[in-house]
Amino acid sequence: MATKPKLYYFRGRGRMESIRWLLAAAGVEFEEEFIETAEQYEKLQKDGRLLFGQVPMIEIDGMVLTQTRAILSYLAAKYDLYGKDLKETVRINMYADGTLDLMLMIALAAFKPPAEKEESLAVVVQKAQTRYFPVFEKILKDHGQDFLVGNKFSWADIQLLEAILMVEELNASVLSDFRLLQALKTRVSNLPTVKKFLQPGSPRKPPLDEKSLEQAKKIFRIK
Ligand code: GSN
Repeated sequence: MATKPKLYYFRGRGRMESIRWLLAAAGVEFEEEFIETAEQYEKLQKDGRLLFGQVPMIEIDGMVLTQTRAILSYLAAKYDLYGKDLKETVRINMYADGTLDLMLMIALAAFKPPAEKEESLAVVVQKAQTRYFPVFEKILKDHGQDFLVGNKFSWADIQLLEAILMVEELNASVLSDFRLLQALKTRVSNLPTVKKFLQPGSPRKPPLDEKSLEQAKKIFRIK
């Protein structure tokens, strides 16, 4: 039997969370090794297993992979969540890259000084409402289908759900003007694998609290 993919990251969302979401949506069980200290992280770097000295890193199919987007696109292709042809795949890439940009803004805001953090998060909510969500609402309206690309569940849909839930943690009513996104959220949340991931006790990680933030700063030596 094939071994489970193994994920190496700190015990938080960060850049690894979309990888966890994609594996979970594909119904793939995985193991996690949590980096808890700067020394543990340095050892991984010294062992030469991190291509550019960075995580996320995952072991899968006899390979050691880094670079979040490369990992996500490998998983999307492997688990048939990447469209039926190159034209669908490039659309999935565009949509996924957009939601990754949005989520990275949220992740990076956590590391800002307290005085700037609130304002940064307000900008993220505003950008979600004026730049990102209208685009996805229009895509769904224009083609009238159940999923973003090819009327079939893909990486683009699962990552959009992840992004929607993150922005809703900042502003619970953020989807109120986006009727089709509300329907997509319900549809994707009810897929059996996704439903399972949304339940307590799954490998899904909570938003970064102060303690985890301090730990991440120590591990990655962020001033
Ligand atoms: O997307 C990627 O995986 C890379 N382009 C960036 C990975 C990255 O910045 N990783 C951070 C960990 S916290 N990020 O989510 C990292 O390893 N920082 C320490 C360093 O020396 O860069």
